Amino acid sequence: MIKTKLENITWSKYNKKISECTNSQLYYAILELVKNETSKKNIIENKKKVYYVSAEFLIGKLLSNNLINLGLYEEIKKILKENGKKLSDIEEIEPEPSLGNGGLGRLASCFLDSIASLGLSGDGIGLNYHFGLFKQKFENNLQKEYKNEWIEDESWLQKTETTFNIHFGDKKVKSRMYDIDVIGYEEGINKLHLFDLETVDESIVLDGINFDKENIEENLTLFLYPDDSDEAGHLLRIFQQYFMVSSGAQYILKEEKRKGHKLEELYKNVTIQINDTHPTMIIPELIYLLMQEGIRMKEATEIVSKTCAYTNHTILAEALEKWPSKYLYKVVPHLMPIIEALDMIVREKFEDKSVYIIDDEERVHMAHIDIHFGYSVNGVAQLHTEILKNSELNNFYKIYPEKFNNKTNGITFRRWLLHCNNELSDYIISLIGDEYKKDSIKLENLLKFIEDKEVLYKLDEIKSIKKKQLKDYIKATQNIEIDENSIFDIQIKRLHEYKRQQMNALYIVYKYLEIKKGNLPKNPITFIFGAKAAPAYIIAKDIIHFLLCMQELVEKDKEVSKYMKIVFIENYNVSKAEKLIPACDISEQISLASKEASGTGNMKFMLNGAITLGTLDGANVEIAELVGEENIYLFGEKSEQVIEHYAKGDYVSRKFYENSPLIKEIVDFIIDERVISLGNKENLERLYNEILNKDWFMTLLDIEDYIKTKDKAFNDYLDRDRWTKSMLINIAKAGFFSSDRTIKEYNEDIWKLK
Ligand code: 26V
Repeated sequence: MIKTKLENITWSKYNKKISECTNSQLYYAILELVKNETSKKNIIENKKKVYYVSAEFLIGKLLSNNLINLGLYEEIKKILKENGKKLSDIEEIEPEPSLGNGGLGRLASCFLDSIASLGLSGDGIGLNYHFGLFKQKFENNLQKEYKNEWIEDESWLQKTETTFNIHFGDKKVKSRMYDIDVIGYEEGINKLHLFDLETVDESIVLDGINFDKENIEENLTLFLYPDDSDEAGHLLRIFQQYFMVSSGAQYILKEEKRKGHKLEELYKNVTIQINDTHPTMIIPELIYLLMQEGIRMKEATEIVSKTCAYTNHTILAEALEKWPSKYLYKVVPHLMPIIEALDMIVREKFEDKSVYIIDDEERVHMAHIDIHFGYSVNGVAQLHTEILKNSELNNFYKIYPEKFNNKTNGITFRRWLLHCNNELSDYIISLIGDEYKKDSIKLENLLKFIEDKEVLYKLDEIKSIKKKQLKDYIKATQNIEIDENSIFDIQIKRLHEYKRQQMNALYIVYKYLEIKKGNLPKNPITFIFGAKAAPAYIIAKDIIHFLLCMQELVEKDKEVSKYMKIVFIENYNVSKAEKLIPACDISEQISLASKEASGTGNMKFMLNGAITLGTLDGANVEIAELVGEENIYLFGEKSEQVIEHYAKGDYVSRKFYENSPLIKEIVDFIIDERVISLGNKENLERLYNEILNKDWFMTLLDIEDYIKTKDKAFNDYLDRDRWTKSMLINIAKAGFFSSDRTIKEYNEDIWKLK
């Protein structure tokens, strides 16, 4: 059946048989096939519908995932094989949309997959960025940014007839809705609605990612989070956010009217999940739109407050949005009276200034709008939610304890196991059957094989296969030769000081110097990184620079490179993560305790049999509880102590440097002639000074414990029996982190869709 359909498509499109098509032609042919099959699916309908509004949806490539969810993956693979083709080669043709920075956007995509797969009615609302996040290239050991094209004539995007007028004061633009089908696993479909500026003009981008930031009528949906280091950048972000939420709010109300629902009962039929503060303006916008429909402000505010729920994804002050009210007056003058009225309501009720919406400096605290005028506030891991309740948002928790709840993040196993590690998922099925695909906790049944040598051996063998595949990929794409028998130690995530890639770099310096001194590791090690740094984030770019210099230094030193290698993966993205994660032995999750809200990479690695090396931060805490302290490598100060250091302001990195000859030696190496000769003195000195004089994320506080613990992990790796048991336990306990579990909790506690 499917074979005939595919043959018909290749024949009518290209006048060719399947075996005669190029990989590119086959990609477009299968794309068409998937779209045809999807169009026969029902739209999921429940009593109530959730709209997940998010400035980011890091969807990744969709071909294989859609095939899996349609139940066509194996069949297509077989048909292609019969014709001398490989699905994995065809996957390479698909351009990857990078509509997100990292965890927050990827989470939104995992959630859409789970919402549909659980048969829940829920659509995503976001923006159709033409170039997404920049494409990263390395030149002279520095990160350079380029535009990242992904939209083609034939793609997953479907242009719709739905358009809206968006008013920015007296400026008016038109938005158009584009849809991407979200196919549930053996279920119906939902939609991801991405709004685009009708008058957008790709040609205004000059070199790299530079463009006129003030030309809103043409630039609004070109890039994700453009450089916001200046006023024009900030304003552009507010324009983008309002464009998204006004389009979304108009669409939601239009849908409600179409269904014959009363807008007074909006909260009975609709719930809106606000993903971080970026979509916050949907609250005043909905109030505004309801008032236009003749509903009075007081009632409109009540309706909206019962409709909107907010998820917090960070406690980092610099990431909690506070817009100067003069910016909001410029972009959304009609919303400011509503925001001021909401602030008045708060001021009348509460004396505590810290909960006001508009502060003394005339800044609008977006999260405060969400908390006062939404019905739920959730954090994304147990520890994170406790920190919100007890410190960051304590003043709000005292007012509204009933609104606060935790929803520990999750990942979709369809992408992060079935697709990226078919070898492992098939093997798991041979051991415990396939129930775990729909009921992830069933992975615990693997525990009965804990003493089974053959099973442990086989797990090791699958890991080796995935390592070999990664080795070949790195050779083909970056022309770097790595040893598949080395330990693969991987840190892949956005580059940020709190995630402490610089600490990993300092370990590498330590190991380099050890090897130079003749203390050779018993097993060679490959240190792998993948990370983009925000274009205006100077220190983050300096860390990349330092790592690239170290990569070159080691590569050129034949004496050292037998024992260790560094590979910085260029332009890290979702499809690269899918290749890296299954090949990993040691998963680096080393954020400064209290700073990583949850992390989701940690879950993906665990599910694929990597052992975590990490601090007690975010969801690492829950991983440790599940696997037990013997099956995770923990180090570093706990969050309570870190929070205390910040409160007292008593952390002085220079003291650590002066009191430890080891720390001094490795930190000094950043500006050693051997490194400077490969890079830029200015960048390296800046990084050195930052660590020595500021070290805001306390690298030196934990570095010695990190070195000790990491050395222990490398040593334990040699005991294959013990290590593979640990792998098995990690895989078996990963079921909790399925996003199906997370979404069930959202639905039971917050959304109540059916
Ligand atoms: C954004 C920015 C942007 C400006 C520069 C500083 C900065 C620092 C942090 C952030 C994070 C924004 C929110 C975010 O992406 N949070 C991530 O959400 C994930 C999904 O819940 C979670 O797993 C990660 O721990 C959390 O960092």
